[in-house]
Amino acid sequence: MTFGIEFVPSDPVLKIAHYAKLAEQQGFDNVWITDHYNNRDVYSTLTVLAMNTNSIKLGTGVTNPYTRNAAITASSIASLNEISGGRAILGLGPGDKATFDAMGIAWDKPLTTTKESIQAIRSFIAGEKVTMDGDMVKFGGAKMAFKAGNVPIYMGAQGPKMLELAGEVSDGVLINASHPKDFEVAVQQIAAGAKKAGRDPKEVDVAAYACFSIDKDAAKAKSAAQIVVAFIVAGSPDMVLERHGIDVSAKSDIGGAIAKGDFGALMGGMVTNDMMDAFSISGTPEDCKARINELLDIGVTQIVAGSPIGPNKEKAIKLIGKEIIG
Ligand code: F42
Repeated sequence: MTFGIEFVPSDPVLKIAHYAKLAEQQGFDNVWITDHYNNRDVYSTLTVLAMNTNSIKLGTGVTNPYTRNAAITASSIASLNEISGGRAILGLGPGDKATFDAMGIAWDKPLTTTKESIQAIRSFIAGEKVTMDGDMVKFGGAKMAFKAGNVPIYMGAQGPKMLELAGEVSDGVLINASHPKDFEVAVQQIAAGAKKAGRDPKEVDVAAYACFSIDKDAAKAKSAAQIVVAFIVAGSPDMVLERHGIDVSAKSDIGGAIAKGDFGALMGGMVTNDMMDAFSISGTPEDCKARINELLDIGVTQIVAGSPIGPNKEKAIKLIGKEIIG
């Protein structure tokens, strides 16, 4: 099993560097940094992490092909790969519609844009001159002037077509989910894509990019994850809620409470135990280990401890290192 950790650079970069160094000492393999325009810049953050760590791999978790042209992404990730001594991973997804709306960017053909961008980025990384006339991505003979080295490309994906594409073209998939029921479906879709492309599905690292919260006190761990789970429920497709037996009307109730900032209501019963079970890996080290083992059994190969990680991040990183990775 590979173990990763996600940080959202809504925190100052040097604070994240401190956590990343600690995670490296505790045996984590990968650190993933999210990309949204309103947080610290993902590549600046990863560069500081590169300078403060030695062995942990450094990934965008995930960037997108709309706010950054594929040539710029290739240049940025290649620079990070050079600075870090070959530790860069490019995580790329279609992006977050809500932030694009705020930025005035049209979210046209996200699947096609992701597919064509990956094709272009792979060519840039391979040092090729890129001439492309895709539906969404076009290049007229662009070429990097320096060598990128080897950079794995992961995809952020949830939808069936995106997962199939990930099976066809990616080195790994970061899936925002925590429950075996979601991965049973996802693993099949990835395998179908891999087979279509004549690949062995085992070539694709399947990562549970999970809402994770660990503490020796289960109640404290769960309470720290409740608001994150509320956001997941509010943003989940109906099909995913139904898969977990969650009443679809809860989505608008919870969305309304989030919009009003009524965190009291969310923490006071709106986010149910069933929702916590479906959308988080949370509880004591034993609780978390039990869920991780279920995920590994059905084909997950990387666990990524995502927000909030625990009620106390430092303690949580050390607990994961000692009790789970250990
Ligand atoms: N988004 C961010 O902006 N920043 C992040 O830091 C971030 C992190 C992250 C980590 C893990 C992860 O899994 C996702 C993450 N995301 C992040 C979100 C990510 O960028 C995507 O928004 C998210 O993965 C949703 O993708 P999805 O797999 O649900 O794909 C969407 C686009 C979808 O609708 N997919 C459909 C499917 O079945 O998979 C396919 C839709 C389709 O076929 N569209 C056609 C096309 O060409 O695009 C067009 C169809 C038409 O008629 O126009």
